[in-house]
Amino acid sequence: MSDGNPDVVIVGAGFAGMYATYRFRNLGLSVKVIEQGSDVGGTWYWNRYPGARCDVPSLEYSFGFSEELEQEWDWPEVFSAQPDILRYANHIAERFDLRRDMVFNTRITAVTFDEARRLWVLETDTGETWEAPYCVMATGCLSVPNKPEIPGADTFEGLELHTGLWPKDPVDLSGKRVGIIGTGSSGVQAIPELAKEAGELYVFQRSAVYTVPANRKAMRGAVQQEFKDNYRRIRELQQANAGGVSNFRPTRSVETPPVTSIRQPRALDIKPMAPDERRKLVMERGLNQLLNFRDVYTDPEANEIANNLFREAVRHMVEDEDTAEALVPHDYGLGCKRQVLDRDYYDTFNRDNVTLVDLRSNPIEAVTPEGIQTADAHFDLDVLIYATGFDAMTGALLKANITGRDGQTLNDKWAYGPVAYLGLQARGFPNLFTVTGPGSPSVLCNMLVAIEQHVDWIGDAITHLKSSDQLMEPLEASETTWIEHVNEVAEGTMYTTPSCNSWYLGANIPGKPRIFMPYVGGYPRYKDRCDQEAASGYPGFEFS
Ligand code: N01
Repeated sequence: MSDGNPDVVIVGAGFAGMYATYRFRNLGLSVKVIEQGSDVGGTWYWNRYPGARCDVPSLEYSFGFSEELEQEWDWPEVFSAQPDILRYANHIAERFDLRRDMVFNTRITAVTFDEARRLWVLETDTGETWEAPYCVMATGCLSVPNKPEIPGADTFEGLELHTGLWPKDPVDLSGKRVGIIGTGSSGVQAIPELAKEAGELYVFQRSAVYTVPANRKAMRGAVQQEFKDNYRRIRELQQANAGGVSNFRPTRSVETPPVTSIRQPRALDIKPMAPDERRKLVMERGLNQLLNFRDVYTDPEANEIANNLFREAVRHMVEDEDTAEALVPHDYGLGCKRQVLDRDYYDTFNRDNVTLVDLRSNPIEAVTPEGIQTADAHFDLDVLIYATGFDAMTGALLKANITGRDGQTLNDKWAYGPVAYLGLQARGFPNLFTVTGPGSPSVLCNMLVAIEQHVDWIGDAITHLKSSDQLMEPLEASETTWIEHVNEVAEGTMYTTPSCNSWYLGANIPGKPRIFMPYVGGYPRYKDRCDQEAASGYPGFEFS
């Protein structure tokens, strides 16, 4: 067992684990962070694939806990690329001396509650064990890469990569025959960049995607300064916004409004507009305009109007008719999945070295030592890239092998879907907390805003517990009523239509229960609920 066991063990050194380290230390708690990677950054440490970027504006996707940090950090682009966000994470780690409490290159193999000693015991793959009265799982929502089970997958003799586990050293793809499976956010970002380098690029697409052009502007000094001058107000606006973004518009900016994948429906409906008027608006302002209509996300008829306008635009952008038709999504609507943003995605399919393989008409039969065999053809590949997503939201928690009170495992408790209160705690797992867990706004919110709110709440709860040396866990009724509420607010949205198969619903992982996992009721409403709990002495929880 390790010397110097802390008050709190934090699992994960992404942004959640980093802020928790800072915050808990300031509350007078000793901490130890266990991280599988060799450094901080979480998502931005692992997802180094070409084209990786954030889909929330840089100035919004930043921490608000330190005014000095806000003032000293400069973002080079309106939407940041992965290397810049990782630089930001490193800067934070250095500035607040976070690494001294972090243990890297160490994977948690089991997290077990020792009832007699009222401690969490964390076993690791290095053989070291950590113990603490409080355990915080800061393991991220999209941190367990999904590699689908395709016959022969292990036989491939070329280079195999996953976008979510991209190597640190540069990968030379020049002149190579590259295949990529998956056209979600990761694939759509990577494909235009891969096409520039590869000799041949084969895109294996199962579902066509609705993607709109990302804002690709460099950051203007005056705009950045105006944000810095108004950061306190901006943080207030974030707190009042459903997606945790301020939508602050600098007066010195002549830029078009940033598009973020966190939907910001405006007070404008598409259905009442005349067909010509709608088409004109989309032609003049681009596909992004479709995201601004409110009814597209609530009214199936309005949704189909927008889907058709989108399809029309794709047919215009892609020269080869068959390729264009295959790139048009037909079986689900806008707003069902996380909105994807791109840079030159459709244009990429006009290049001579790019081939779209439509898996709906020509499915993959096997991976072979030389490439991919589909029903119609064999594709010889030097490099095979999986852009096949993640076991989202519950994946990392279930993989951690957590056992709570009375020997109950989290895997058993969540066999039919995640059961937790406010996405913060599950009954039977006292003094174990999850940051941005299922049932919280998490992935539907600006993640840094969601992280700060969760970590602050957990820090306060631990301080409360520590003063009386108590165990805390939600009441069964709190979990039940919260899950009913989470389901109720998701019903009737495009997220949960029967034709929708997204990772929000766990539908990308065979056998995973189909449950809408994030809280769609909006960040302010959620935060109010958490604040009420704390202010009234945590009535939804049981203490022992
Ligand atoms: O993963 P995804 P992702 N055979 O699950 C396909 C965040 N993110 O890594 O739709 C063939 O969305 C699958 O096809 P289908 C963001 O929140 C953000 O791209 O299941 N294909 C799909 O096309 C995002 O939503 C950013 O039919 C298979 C793709 O793989 C989340 O991460 C950037 C298959 C997976 O898409 C996940 O995005 C990147 C199979 N067996 C990621 N299995 C930004 O900030 C799966 N697929 C911009």
